[in-house]
Amino acid sequence: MKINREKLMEATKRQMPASRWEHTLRVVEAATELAGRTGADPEKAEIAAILHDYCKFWPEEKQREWILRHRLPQDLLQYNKELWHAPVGAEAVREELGIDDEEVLNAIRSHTTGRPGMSLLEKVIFLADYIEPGRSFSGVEEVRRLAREDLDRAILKALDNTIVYLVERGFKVYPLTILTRNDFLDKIPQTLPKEESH
Ligand code: DGI
Ligand code: FE
Ligand code: FE
Repeated sequence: MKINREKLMEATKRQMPASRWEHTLRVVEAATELAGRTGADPEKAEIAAILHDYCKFWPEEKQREWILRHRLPQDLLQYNKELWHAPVGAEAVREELGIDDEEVLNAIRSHTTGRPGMSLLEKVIFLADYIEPGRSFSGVEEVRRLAREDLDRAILKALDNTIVYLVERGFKVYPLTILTRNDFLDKIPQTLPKEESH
């Protein structure tokens, strides 16, 4: 991949407040560490981490327009706008920065909800975003511990935490988040009976 890393960093930094850029740098660190340990492509992990929140601070209206005009899933508009920056970000870095590596674009696109059949690179970016040292979600320590042993189990726990958080606050859960969780449940060997009758 012939990409000028410094230019991408400058371009991304300009899109966001300093605190979000600091989060981004911590995600780069975490993604580099996870990639090194799991065999994910370290260069792609770094680029995807730099870019993952590219349009997080774009105005809501601008993100809405990108969803309408770039053939993104229109059902996003019925859900929390916090979900939009992932798919919009993938299109934005393709158009504005010329990123054409589909693996990197997929990692940006799926970093908030995951998706069934995630690649290793997508898992690395999803988890790095969740466990970077600035995060203080309830349950994050367990996800950090699981991430040292098994990426799939760590992502399942992170999805469980996110879904519980959303349900407890009465928020809608985007269907893709549920589909991703079901996909991990199917592929992780269960030690307990899967279902109990009530
Ligand atoms: O962008 P970051 O803050 O670094 O992290 P992120 O991209 O994982 O975004 C997290 C936000 O997205 C958080 O406010 C919860 C929200 N979110 C994640 N999954 C869902 C969701 N919101 C809804 N409504 N439904 C979801 O499935
Ligand atoms: Fe994000
Ligand atoms: Fe992030």
